[in-house]
Amino acid sequence: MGLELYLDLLSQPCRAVYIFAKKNRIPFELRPVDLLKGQHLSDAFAQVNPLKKVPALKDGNFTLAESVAILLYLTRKYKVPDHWYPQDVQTCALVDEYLAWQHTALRRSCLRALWHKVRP
Ligand SMILES: N[C@@H](CCC(=O)N[C@@H](CS)C(=O)NCC(=O)O)C(=O)O
Repeated sequence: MGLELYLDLLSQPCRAVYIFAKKNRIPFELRPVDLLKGQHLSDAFAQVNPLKKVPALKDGNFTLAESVAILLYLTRKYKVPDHWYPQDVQTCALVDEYLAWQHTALRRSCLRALWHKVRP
């Protein structure tokens, strides 16, 4: 089995992984996980990600969680163009800086706004 991505496109980190894979023409099987139906809580999905969160990746016997780790894995495995994750140490460090910052700054605020919209 090739690369499988477990995603719900309602989720921002899932969309980041999905768009990145599509833009770079990385072949993958989409394994939809419907958060609103609680599919991420199933025992079957826990085999892929014991943390029961999406996105998650399966590549043969290898499994991986966390969108940033998944994006970096895809970057390294598929040797995407340099502008995504530059070779230059300092330019690359600026990308890392953003990846670290967005979790606690951008994403947390956006998540709050999303839940206000989708929660009854
Ligand atoms: N830091 C993780 C966040 C993963 C995450 O919180 N995913 C949410 C969807 S955006 C989820 O699966 N939530 C289900 C739950 O917490 O029960 C990443 O970047 O992948």
